[in-house]
Amino acid sequence: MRIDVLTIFPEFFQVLDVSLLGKARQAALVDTHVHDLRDWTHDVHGTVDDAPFGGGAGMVMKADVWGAALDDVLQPGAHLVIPSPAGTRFTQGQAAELATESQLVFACGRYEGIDARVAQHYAKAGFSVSEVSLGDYVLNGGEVAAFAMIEAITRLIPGFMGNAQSIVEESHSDGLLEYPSYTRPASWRGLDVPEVLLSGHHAKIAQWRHDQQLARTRERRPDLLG
Ligand code: 6GU
Repeated sequence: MRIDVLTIFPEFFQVLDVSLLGKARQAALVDTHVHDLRDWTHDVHGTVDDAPFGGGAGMVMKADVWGAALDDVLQPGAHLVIPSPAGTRFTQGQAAELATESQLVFACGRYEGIDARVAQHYAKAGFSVSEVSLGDYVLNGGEVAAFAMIEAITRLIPGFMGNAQSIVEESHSDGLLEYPSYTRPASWRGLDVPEVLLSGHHAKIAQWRHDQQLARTRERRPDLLG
């Protein structure tokens, strides 16, 4: 998979080289390219934004600058991802879908977002375009959100994780939160590991874990149970 990131803060993505993502890069599973949006400006100030039509607070990122950049970076069949607090909610299911794409292009907007015609234009031109939000809170820009999405997506690329079972068992892959985990010592500061986990009885352990998943989800995320 090829991943391109367009941002006015390319330094932010230096962290892509470390952590788990660095491993995927070394294994040649992902080929990441970070671009400075200002490379596509033509004025001496490198202007990327302007005042909103209709008035109001903040600045809007200019369609002409984004258009020039995306025309250069989008390859045929690319999926354009625009992080935005006004987008649809990013989920584990969407991460799994995006993990199968040949090219993902993240357009990181700042300020009050990107001129709405940019998403419109590339959808009309035949690209898949997703405006996605991490959750119901506001970040300063799309960079942190893009980074989180890139991590969620790339770890699902086949061959990325050492232990495929740990992906199957983790939170959200079955619509439930993960069960609690423990390791030695069996007793710590007066707190004992649930006895069933020490029993060696695999069916009972599986049943206990499933019950814990349901109880946790009911308590912490009842919205997931519908
Ligand atoms: Cl994707 N962008 C911004 N700016 N804020 C957010 C977000 C995205 N998701 C949650 N908050």
